[in-house]
Amino acid sequence: KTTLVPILGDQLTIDLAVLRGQDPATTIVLMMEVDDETTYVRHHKRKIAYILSAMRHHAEALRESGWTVEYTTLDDPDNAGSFTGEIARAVARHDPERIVVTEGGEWRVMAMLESWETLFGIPVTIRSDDRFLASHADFETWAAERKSLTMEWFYRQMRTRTGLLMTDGKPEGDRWNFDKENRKPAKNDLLMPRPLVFKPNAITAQVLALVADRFAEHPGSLDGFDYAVTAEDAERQAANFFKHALPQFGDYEDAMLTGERHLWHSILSPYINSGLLDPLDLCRRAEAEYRAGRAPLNAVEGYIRQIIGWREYMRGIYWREGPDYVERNFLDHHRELPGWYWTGETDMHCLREAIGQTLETAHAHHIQRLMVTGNFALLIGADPAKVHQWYLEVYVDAYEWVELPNTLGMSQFGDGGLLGSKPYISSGAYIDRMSDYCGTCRYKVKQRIGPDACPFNALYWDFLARHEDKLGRNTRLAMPYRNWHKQTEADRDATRAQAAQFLASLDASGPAGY
Ligand code: FAD
Ligand code: DLZ
Ligand code: SF4
Repeated sequence: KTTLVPILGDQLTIDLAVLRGQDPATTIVLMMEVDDETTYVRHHKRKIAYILSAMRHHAEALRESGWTVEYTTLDDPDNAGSFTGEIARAVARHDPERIVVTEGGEWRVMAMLESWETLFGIPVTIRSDDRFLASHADFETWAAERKSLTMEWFYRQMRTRTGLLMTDGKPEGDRWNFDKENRKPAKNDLLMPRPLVFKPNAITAQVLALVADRFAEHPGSLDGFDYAVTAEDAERQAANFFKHALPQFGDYEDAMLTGERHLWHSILSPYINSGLLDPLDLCRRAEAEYRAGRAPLNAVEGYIRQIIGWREYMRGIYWREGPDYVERNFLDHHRELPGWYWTGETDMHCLREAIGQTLETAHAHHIQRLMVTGNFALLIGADPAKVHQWYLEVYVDAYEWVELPNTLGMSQFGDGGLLGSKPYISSGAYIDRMSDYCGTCRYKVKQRIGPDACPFNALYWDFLARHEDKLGRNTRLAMPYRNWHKQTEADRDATRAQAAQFLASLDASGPAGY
């Protein structure tokens, strides 16, 4: 009797826990390209192409390791269109004794997996995903013991548990966090590190044609597709990052530059999230770079914190907060995102850069996501569920468990401050300090009023004024509120009128792009 092992599109790890201990002679691995997954939001074309090509390559790698893999392509005329439909067909073909599957990465998929036992009348084992360091139970235990779920405390526990950058039970350098040193603006530099590019092979070329044909209406471009689609190439990209970019990763973590899409970032998130790279292994290798004197502590600590801190913590929050987390809207925001979030056609230079590169590459780095597109959406009062949908669509690394808490929680303050003590908002001044965008923008970053004023400025103050009932007592906002109230009434009225005029022009600019 056979065991059926479905492997989903973000479970592309060669020694995935569900395969350990299985007998290749009696195990059928099932991989499924299905319409349900490719269309539950309008994913960026490049994201779909990356996932499908990585899945096809992974099926080959599993076969080479001795597994029997059955693979349904999207254009298979018998394709049932959903995970459950494809499992039903496989159950009919093989009459398996049991199904063993790794837990899914979102509530929607988990509900599907949980329905299978009743639906098919055979035992279904859902194994926890041990590619994460903290299990759901670990996170619950940690969270149950505290009043506030500050990430920093979680991170310290993860450092202690893994021993990463720890010496004799103490954090390396006697500090847990070197973030203060990681806020330098960058200058255009010919020696800037470059990520490797991977030319599409025959398998990827086939996928690109399929995606161009079937998903023409989805946002984004396929031109110049250069993502790695195998564990080996993802590994090459990782080695390139450690060698050339990690040493300055910390210094320039928050910097933004016109035309520079990657700066000193790793661009490894798609590979980590779909399973081609192992997060703990990457952290150990980053630590080794520090121990060998090839990368400074602020860079390596910063990199490790993003992975064993933020990444794990976001997952913990997603599963802890439940399936209705997506509906939270603390600030009662209901505006549509402007249609140009799907075209990049705006004369605000910072947004044009961030959205333009997103539509081209399906990637943008953290500060672009948080302080440009996220900041703007929050300041205009965009509906957090709509903002969430946009981020889930357009980023190659976006799966709900990581994207939702980052977007709705961290970026849009939709949960009222579960993840951060204040909303991530800024006027144009922050963007000007961290980038070279403003110098060539049609707007004047130092102006608040008038046709040439940077829209972020009036919107920032208007946001604070609009939400004083909810945010006015937030101690971390005491200074901006004091500054607001120090202004003359006439100045405040002019600022609010400027913001109102801008918002009215946005609303008049046409429907959202979906
Ligand atoms: P680097 O800057 O090189 O960072 C190293 C690694 O740390 C990343 O590869 C990633 O695995 C991890 N990491 C860093 N920050 C975070 C974070 N906040 N949460 C989780 N992991 C983190 N990341 C996703 O993986 N998927 C998403 O869908 C996603 N959506 C986001 C939405 C918003 C609104 C914001 C503000 C951030 C989002 N992030 C998301 C986090 C972060 O922007 C990306 O992980 C990062 O830009 C990926 O690029 P990189 O690999 O070059 O990262
Ligand atoms: C995101 C995605 C897409 C676009 N397509 C597929 C697919 O055709 N087959 C598949 O197995 N997985 C796909 N995925 C990833 C799944 O949606 C992912 O498994 C869930 O987001 C949750 O884990
Ligand atoms: Fe963005 Fe304002 Fe700077 Fe223009 S001036 S790039 S809109 S922050």
